[in-house]
Amino acid sequence: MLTVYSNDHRLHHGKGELSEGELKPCYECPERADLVLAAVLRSKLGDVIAPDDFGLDPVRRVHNARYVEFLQQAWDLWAAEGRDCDALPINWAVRGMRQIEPEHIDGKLSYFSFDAGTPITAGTWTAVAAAANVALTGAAKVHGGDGCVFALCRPPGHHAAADYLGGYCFLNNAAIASQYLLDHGASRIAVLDIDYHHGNGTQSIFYERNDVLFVSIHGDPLQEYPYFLGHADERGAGPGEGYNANFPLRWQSSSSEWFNALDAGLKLIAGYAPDSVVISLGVDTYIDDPISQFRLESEDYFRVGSRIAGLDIPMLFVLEGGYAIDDIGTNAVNVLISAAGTAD
Ligand code: SP5
Ligand code: ZN
Repeated sequence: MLTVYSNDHRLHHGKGELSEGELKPCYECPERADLVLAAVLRSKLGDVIAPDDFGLDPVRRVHNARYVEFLQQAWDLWAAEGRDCDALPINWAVRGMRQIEPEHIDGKLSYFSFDAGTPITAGTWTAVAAAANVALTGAAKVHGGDGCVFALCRPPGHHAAADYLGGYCFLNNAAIASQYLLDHGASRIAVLDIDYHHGNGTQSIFYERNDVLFVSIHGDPLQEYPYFLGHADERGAGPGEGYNANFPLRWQSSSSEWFNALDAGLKLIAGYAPDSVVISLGVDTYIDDPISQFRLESEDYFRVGSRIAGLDIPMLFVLEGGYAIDDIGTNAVNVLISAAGTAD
């Protein structure tokens, strides 16, 4: 199984995120991707290739053009204020307020985001663009006939919507890859999001469409970030009605409850008969994850891969979250090894 990877992810290295009332060291750090790559190499999963440059057109198929421009300019506007610390927003437009893009960078950061956990640094745009190219290269390989590809993306993407960032995400790598497959001959794509957190960005991008089935298993938004999307009654809208399926699970749900949800999600996907499945692969469902409350163990991830491979359709794995640094490589590679072993 092919892995796509770029060293450019290291250029995004935030200092801190606002958490529990303090600026805490970013959980989403460069070591994550370095350790997943090390595990890929150690496990002899297959070749590792660098991404091709697809330019921004395939990115703009998913994201608002003005938002993409903002991401490119944000650091320079911030630095022009004489600041050399990371850029973070501090307030948002809630009920009854106006959605007008402000002129000042502080206002723009608020307008284009939904949390204070996603710092922008000098190298963020380069890393973010590279991650999108990693996902696009993976999608192109799947389009070219590969049955199982791993896009080792960092920063992650599934919290990023068409025009806002958050949850450590800037561009939605899985959505960009899905749209690429649709633009190159696929008629239906399923996105299976198994990150611990609800993929609010991916859901919102495809919510009114029936050419992407979005299925997500995640911490119940009544208890867990991102709090304001991911309930079971969100089933899609307009032509997209019936093409969104959420499986929220309570904190401390057992592995068997989680696998029951996976089986139900896979059944929906099989019924949809997609051309390919894009898996938003977060391993923050792990029992030792520092910010999450599920209980999967390293051995469980083998079963995740073989269950997904049971769909017997082309698979593109896109890396999302996972913050238990010591085990992130093992956990991710356990999924991939068993998916590849079952598929090839
Ligand atoms: C891609 C992804 O997994 N993004 C997750 C973003 C979560 N951000 C909010 C984290 C809140 C952390 N609360 C920590 C409690 C630990 N005691
Ligand atoms: Zn997550």
